[in-house]
Amino acid sequence: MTAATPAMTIDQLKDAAKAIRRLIIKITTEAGSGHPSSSLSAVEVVTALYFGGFMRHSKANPRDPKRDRFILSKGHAVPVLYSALCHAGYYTFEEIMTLRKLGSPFEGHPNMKRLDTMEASTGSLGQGLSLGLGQALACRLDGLDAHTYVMMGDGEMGEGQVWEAIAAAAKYKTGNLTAIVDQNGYQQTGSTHQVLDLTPFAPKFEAFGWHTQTINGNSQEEVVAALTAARKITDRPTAIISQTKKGFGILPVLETTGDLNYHGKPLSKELAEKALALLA
Ligand SMILES: Cc1ncc(C[n+]2csc(CCOP(=O)(O)OP(=O)(O)O)c2C)c(N)n1
Ligand SMILES: [Mg+2]
Repeated sequence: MTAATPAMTIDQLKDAAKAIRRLIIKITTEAGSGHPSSSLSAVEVVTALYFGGFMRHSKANPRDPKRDRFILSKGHAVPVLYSALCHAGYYTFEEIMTLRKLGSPFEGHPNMKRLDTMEASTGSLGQGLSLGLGQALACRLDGLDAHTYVMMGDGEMGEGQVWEAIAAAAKYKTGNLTAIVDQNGYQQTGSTHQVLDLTPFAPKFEAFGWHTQTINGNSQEEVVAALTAARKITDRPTAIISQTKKGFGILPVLETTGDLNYHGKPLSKELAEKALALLA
């Protein structure tokens, strides 16, 4: 069991984030489908979790009961997870380049039956926090010092099941559970403000009894500080409202398309080259 072998410095995390962004662009453009913009907003959080010394995980034994868990409830953003795991040496570049190809275990949404690094099969939005709560409670019952992190989208927060899990996690004082809301301002069909605006998120979590923090989730420094603070709270669940930009890292390229949501579509080869140049 390793504590992300060893924790990277902020500068190293920023380099890792850039490398992960490059992988996201490459694998989704190769696939010709997928959700690069949804993946890019989440990069700083996922990078910090896997490389900043927060997640204890083991390449030799990915299902080690003592591991910390990360559930990507917004499963369509799984290119960020495959790319981070590739950067960590779990998978080769060639392997993750099979994203979404027939027969590949690197499916368009996480499939825990195909990959032992996936903690839950997600993609049907709204379920990940319930699954994470179950895992956190099970770890506590088993006397394991393991932390469970769950990332949700801001559009996903409109799912009623999320709020059932928020209430239950508070009731059971689940101090080994951290929810991260990737508040990137958009969901599938438009801005979350237009579709269903549940902001501000923090007071709602607080009303249920959660510890909350609201941060700039594309600032590596703020993400590391928030995860550090969250780890110190052990008597109740914690939420990090991670305010991000969808497509962060390649925004100038998305601007040229006139579509800053750019939901569920890969970059063309030409746009991908421009994006990669920005991330050089
Ligand atoms: C239950 C359910 N309803 C609808 C969808 C279709 N869908 C896929 S992504 C998405 C938008 C999600 O928005 P958000 O949670 O904000 O994630 P983002 O892509 O912005 O990171 C929707 C509605 C789904 N996957 N699951
Ligand atoms: Mg969103």
